[in-house]
Amino acid sequence: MSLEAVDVVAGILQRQGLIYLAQRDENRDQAGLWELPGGKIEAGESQQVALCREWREEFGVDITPGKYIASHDFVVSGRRIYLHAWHITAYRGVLVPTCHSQCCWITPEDALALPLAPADVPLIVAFMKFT
Ligand code: 9L3
Ligand code: MG
Repeated sequence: MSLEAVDVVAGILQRQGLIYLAQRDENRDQAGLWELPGGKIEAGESQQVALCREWREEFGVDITPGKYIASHDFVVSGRRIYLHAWHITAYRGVLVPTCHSQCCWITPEDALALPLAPADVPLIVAFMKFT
């Protein structure tokens, strides 16, 4: 039996050497784990369009997607998630988290010491090589 496949996009926003991470809220899967913000790609959306929509929904900002960084897949709750990371080169507005328990700016090195969503670890490592 093959697992249901879900495509998810995540954004890496860096400012003065720090990346923006968010902690998943208690009532969601992977609760309490830190992630590169993003979410599920909806039918008909490109990865960049989905990334823009997710950041507008979750933080109220309009982002500019930059280069594609890497993808990683993992299995959670009986589904295979394909997580695709993109660089975010700019944003307009004020970052106001609407669905995470907290957010932080952190160096990629320190981020690796947080309880991260497992699929985000290789993506942050890829970003460290990318920059
Ligand atoms: N997920 C993992 N790491 C991430 C993101 C954005 C998402 N950086 C996982 C959490 C959920 C699934 O992907 O299992 C769907 O994400 P969402 O739509 O609940 O944000
Ligand atoms: Mg999300």
